[in-house]
Amino acid sequence: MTIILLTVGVMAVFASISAGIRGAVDLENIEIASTLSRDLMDEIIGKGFDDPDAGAVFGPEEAEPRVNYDDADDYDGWSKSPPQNISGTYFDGTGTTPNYSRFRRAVTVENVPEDNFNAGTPSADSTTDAKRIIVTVSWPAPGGTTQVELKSVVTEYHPEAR
Ligand SMILES: [Ca+2]
Ligand SMILES: [Ca+2]
Repeated sequence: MTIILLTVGVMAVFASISAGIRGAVDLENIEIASTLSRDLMDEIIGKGFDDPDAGAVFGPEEAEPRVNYDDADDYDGWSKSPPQNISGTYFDGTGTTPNYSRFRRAVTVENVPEDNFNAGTPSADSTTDAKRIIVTVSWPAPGGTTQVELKSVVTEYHPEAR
């Protein structure tokens, strides 16, 4: 049995942003994309490490919308454009008009070894107590697509047996 004592947000052991360098450098778009990536990452790491219900799988157990998601790997393979907040509204101030429409947000969640969060090859699904979350925000740019990638790792904490 595993008891989770820390929220995943606290356990984000490392995070890095690497802005894609394909295409023209566009500081304004990079800044917007960074904000959009952090928004989604904060949401994901605020969810549980594992689904609380029996029969959990790697990937979503719950149907969209994503407000139903309750564990980090529910977001694996998720992708949407234009960006919406968790309640399904847009970021335009009123929530009703699509904006930032050129941006697409996509998520990959994968298990990685507890002692090597940077492993090039992820572990098989559901086989480790560390999940690497990659939020990618991409937009069209001259010469190709540019993207910002935000990575975090969440781990499950195993207290010492007493
Ligand atoms: Ca779930
Ligand atoms: Ca799940």
